[in-house]
Amino acid sequence: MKRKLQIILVITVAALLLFACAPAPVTPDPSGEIVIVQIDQEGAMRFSPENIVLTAGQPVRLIVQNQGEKSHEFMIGSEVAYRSSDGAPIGFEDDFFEGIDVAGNITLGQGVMLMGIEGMEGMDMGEGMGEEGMGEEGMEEEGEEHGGFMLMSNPSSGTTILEFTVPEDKVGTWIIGCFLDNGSHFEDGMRATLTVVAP
Ligand SMILES: [Cu+2]
Repeated sequence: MKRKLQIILVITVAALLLFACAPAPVTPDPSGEIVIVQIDQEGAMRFSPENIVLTAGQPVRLIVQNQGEKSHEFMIGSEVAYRSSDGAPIGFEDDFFEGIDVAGNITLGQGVMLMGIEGMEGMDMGEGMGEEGMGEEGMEEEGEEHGGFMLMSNPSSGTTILEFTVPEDKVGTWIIGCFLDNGSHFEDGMRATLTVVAP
């Protein structure tokens, strides 16, 4: 009997620990708005929040801000793609934004480059988008490159706003990631979970 109690206690403690470690899911406010921040202070590469839940069929307004000291990417997809030569993570096999009508509803921040949307690729060349930001950290290497939707923002670039409605066929778990510096941002924790739930 005593042993049974011990087992129950161990399981309870383990469950509590697991619960405490998982970042709490964040949902958009009642107007559909959710702010996603890119952070890199003191080596802490991450997105905040790290766990986002969207509901299919509901209009959402993603507000993306680079509050770090480095350039960062914003991509959403599933199935991380790795470069064949060195195994570095370089993007996603499946692009979340494929099939999502977002093109006409993007407000780019200053110095933010948009890629992966046909007929809309370009950048708002704001101040501070020098050679430095896009050069060495560039996204192409030996024929393998990012596919799909991507925002590339320099430090202190403005706010980028993406407005869209998540289609029901996107229900599932997705990853938000930055693959700069040869995938090291992603490996250092610059990733977040995006879960799309059915209405
Ligand atoms: Cu990054």
